[in-house]
Amino acid sequence: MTFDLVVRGGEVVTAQGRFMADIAVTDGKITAIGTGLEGQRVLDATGRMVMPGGVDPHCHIEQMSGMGQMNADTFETATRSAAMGGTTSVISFAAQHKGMRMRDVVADYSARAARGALVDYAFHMIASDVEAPDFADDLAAMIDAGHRSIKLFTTYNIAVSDRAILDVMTIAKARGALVCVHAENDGLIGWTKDRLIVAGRTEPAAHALSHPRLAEVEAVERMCRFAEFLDQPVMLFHISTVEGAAAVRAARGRGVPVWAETCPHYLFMEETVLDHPDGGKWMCSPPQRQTADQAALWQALRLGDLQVVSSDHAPYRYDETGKLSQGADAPFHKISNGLPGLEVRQPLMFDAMVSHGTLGPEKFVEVTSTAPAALYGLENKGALDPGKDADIVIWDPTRSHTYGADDLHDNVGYNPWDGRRVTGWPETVLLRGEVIVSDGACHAAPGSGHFLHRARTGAQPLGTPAREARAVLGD
Ligand code: DUC
Ligand code: ZN
Ligand code: ZN
Ligand code: ZN
Repeated sequence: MTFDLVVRGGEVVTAQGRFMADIAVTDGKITAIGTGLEGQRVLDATGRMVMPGGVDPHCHIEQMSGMGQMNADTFETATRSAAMGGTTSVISFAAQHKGMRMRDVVADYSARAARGALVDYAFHMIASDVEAPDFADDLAAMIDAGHRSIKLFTTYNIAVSDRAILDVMTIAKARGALVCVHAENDGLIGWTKDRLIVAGRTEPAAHALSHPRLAEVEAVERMCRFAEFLDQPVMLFHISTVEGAAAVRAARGRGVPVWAETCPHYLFMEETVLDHPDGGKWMCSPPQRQTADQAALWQALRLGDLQVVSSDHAPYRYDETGKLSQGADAPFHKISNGLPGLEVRQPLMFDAMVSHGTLGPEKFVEVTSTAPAALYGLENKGALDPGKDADIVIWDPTRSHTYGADDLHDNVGYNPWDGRRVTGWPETVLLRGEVIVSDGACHAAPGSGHFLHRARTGAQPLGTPAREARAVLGD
């Protein structure tokens, strides 16, 4: 039998193990894994590692920030940069702002992604106004339409109250949706920030102080308790501290259905990156932390307390259209938060986990592809099994690259990883059996990405709600 395409002679790496094999592709799907497979087209993977395409489940694309600033990236530029970095599926956000109908928000983001995206995509719905017209009905209808995750903030001007969080979790529970939370205590952040400003501490480094580590652990613990109360699956975004990881671990130990992620900038950067005249380039929330936190995050990945590494790609140019819109000397609290990460997430993690051996290649595949696909319900993604989409990355494990000042394919204009050397490079990238990246170029057309309908997530309730919750939920 001759297949459409065969990726031949590479070391196939899955979350479960690795072995030498060929992978056959027919009609965009993986159809066989074995040796001696024949294809009309053959991609030679000798000396290469063959892995599933990256799944980046947390990235901000063509989105308005809490400060009212538009991201630098469009769906086209963001997803081109994702593809160049070995990522073939993204979950970005459909962000509701005050008064907006969720149905309209989703329609707007869907139309823009359908025109621009060149990798496959889904949305988390950001709910920020539960008083908006038809909020509950719209949210339920959008979940049923396959948008099976919701994102909530406990801080910033799109924060929702504890009571609203419980309302949204109740809707999510009834329809089988995952609730993701940016969990930091708003009062602790606001109190500290205002006092820093009064004291004249407005330099970029003060940003780190303005996000006390206790703000993370307090809100993470509270969200874990809400998840426990309702037995509602919750994903804690961007855990950055020892204590935050420990809170997730403790909740999971109690049998609470919570999961959590971290990001490369917490694993590889410390808060000293902000100690620079242009520290705003590295400013994100939560901020980078300390060496002990990095060690704890790695340990939490090892133990499975954290399951996912996402980029939290949040692109703003370092100029007057972006981070410097309030002036070159703007105080830290007037600088938009976020780093570009879609293109660098996979090479940074490959370098650490595969090339330097931290946790190893199988775990790399697990935390950057298999686990996010399974948890978020991307049923055809994240694995090299027959029947799955042929989203395949051929890595050259020997090729090194030193990042430059502006060498990414997004629209951000700077690279926060300038000067960092990585070993291991995503040479060839296939999306549904099509070669979308080869020879250092992306060949995919804007609009060729597919929307990923999610019928069910892998993040399921584990036990029963608290007695008081059962009494009012009626089950
Ligand atoms: N923090 C977030 O929570 N989202 C976007 C960027 C950032 O730094
Ligand atoms: Zn966040
Ligand atoms: Zn984010
Ligand atoms: Zn290295």
